[in-house]
Amino acid sequence: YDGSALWLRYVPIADPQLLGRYRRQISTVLVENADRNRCHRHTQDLRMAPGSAERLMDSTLQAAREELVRGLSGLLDRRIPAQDGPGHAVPDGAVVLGTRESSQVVRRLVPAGELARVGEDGFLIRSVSQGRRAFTVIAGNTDVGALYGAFAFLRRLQTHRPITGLSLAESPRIANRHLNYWDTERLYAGNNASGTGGLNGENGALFNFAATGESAARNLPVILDRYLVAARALASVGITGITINNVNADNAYLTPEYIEQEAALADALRPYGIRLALSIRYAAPTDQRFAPDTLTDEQMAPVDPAFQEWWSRKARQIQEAIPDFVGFTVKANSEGQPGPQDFGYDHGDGANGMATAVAPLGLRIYWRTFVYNADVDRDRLKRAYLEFGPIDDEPQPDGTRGRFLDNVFLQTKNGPLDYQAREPIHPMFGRMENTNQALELQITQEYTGQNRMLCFLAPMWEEVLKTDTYATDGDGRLLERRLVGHIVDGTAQHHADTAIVGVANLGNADNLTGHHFSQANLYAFGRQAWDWTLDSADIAEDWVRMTWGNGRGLVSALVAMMMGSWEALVSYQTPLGVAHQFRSSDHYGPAPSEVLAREDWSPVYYNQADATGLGFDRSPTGSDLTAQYFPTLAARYGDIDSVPEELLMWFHHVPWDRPMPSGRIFWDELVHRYYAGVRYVGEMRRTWDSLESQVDARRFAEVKAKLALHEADAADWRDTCVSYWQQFSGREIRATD
Ligand code: BDP
Repeated sequence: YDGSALWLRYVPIADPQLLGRYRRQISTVLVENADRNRCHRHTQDLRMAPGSAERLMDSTLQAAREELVRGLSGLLDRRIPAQDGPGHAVPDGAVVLGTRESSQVVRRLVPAGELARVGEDGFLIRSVSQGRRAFTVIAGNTDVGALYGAFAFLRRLQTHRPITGLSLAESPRIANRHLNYWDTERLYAGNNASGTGGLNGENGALFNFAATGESAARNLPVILDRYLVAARALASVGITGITINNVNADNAYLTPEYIEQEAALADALRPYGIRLALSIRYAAPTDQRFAPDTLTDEQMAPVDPAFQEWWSRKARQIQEAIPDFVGFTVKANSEGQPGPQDFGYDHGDGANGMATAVAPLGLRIYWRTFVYNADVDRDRLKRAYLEFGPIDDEPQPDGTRGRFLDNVFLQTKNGPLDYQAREPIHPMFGRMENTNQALELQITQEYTGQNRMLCFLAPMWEEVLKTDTYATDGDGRLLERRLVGHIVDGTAQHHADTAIVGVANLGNADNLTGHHFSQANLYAFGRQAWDWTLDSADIAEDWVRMTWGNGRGLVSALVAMMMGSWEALVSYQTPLGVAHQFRSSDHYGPAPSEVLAREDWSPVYYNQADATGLGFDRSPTGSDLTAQYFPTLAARYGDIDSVPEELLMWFHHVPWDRPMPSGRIFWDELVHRYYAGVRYVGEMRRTWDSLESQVDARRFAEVKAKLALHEADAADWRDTCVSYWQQFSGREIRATD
């Protein structure tokens, strides 16, 4: 098995008793009216790859029906048929799915009020008994909600949970659960199955826009099986949209030839509830390839009607081809990308200019806040809040505060630097109470081992989402709900529109993510986007059961191994809060001594190693980044005695001899962390070896090969960093157990 089905494998239930029970409980799938509401747009042009066993879905209810049939037939190892209507009575063992609108059964059995409570994307799953007949009803307010219910029901069987006596209600906490897909960058999942090389540069994008031959001539992508596997997998965890191109955007995506291809892709993903968005380059209107429809620099003022009309025309053109188009993701005045500041305006003007243009079309602008500059007051990390904070605070003519329009999301990375394996939360969370904010997490493992290292990121995201911002209201009183998750889900500061964004890791590798265990990160992102309060160990367990099997020893061993993998990576790469020690060429290996053209790209700038100690002073005696946090956090981070040990060097330059909680001095503790991290990888390798009899041969061998590289690369991190630090500390390396 090559991993290409992700977690939707549906292999037969191995436990004979459980299989017998499930077989008695399930006989048929009943989805009324699935075949109406077909969407004909473009579908006649879409072709499956030759030999494909998949069939293209036209409607969401068809997709749900097909998934239930496929999933239940696979799991129960017998054909489970589908039927359209109940006839007189719902058959014993039926799995009924629909909305009150599509299904008589749902209408009869699920009161409107109860269903309404789960909202647009939510669902109910109920076990119903009528006389001697028992069956299951899966109901949503929308077809997509019902589809999510189908996946939730299947998950119960995949993870061996009971499917009788059910009365479940679920709905997502965050409305827009969106992926960004950097098709030309940072994909570590391309071109080969095991990806033993595959560091940056060997990328193979999932969606094949640069298609050659017949499809290019027809300007349509061939819809490959793996697009639909990805779509089903994303739907199974409730992803609602995807920005399909890199944030360093290519204007080609706005040309008619590309829009037609995008429309074909949108049609293929639509049944699964996944809507398309595009990254744009802010200065696109000046690109001569759109001539004669181009703007001069003078017309690029975001308040200029010409600017707004250009974006409105472009958006309409896209919307005609993609009726449910989401909107635009914008990286502006960041890392060389053009932005409103090039034309004398700020981020608020730029975002609002575009937002005004597309608001009548119901579109959104996801405006990224990843802006930095080393010149800003000795610390690039302060820049985002300095630029965006005042706009959020600005009094408006109508008496309210905050200039950003309602259809703008400010899309902010979890931490103030750049996706490091551990960062403190971004100080903007909680600080931007008058602006819609989207949390951006990086699923693709740019700084967390790429496609070589096994690193389960859910515990990191859980740490972020459950961090207390200590946000206060206007009178300085602590908010009741003030974890990052509450800020993002809108309950902290009463935001109606909410979003979370993951930079995705899908590629054209056989297993879609390069490392088999990287699939877990995609899975976990979706689950946490749906419900950030979940426990990452529970998410890991579900994924392991669905992906590797339900054997008791196997599940506990893999979950334990995954749960410690992130902390281990932090330990052997950047322990105790030192950050950004990566080789600039590929962001993979260690390069603590590197000095680059820009100070704020250089590892030496981040480590500040010298004879007195190590770490970046961001306390009030240093750059005072801490002042951007709410007072409780500012005080905690600002004081070397109260800062959490994990963030020590984020905020302080730490003397080599400082006593640590372990009883060791800082230098010894630092060395200890590096060694402990590498030891953990050795343990992962031995755990994996012990599971050989329980894992299929191909995946076993591929993961085994990766773990060997992982261990060697982890040791390289340890040795390179420790020996470099030693040049400054001048102390002995005492490896401890
Ligand atoms: C950095 C990546 C770069 C991205 C940038 C961003 O190295 O490829 O373009 O983030 O988020 O971490 O814009």
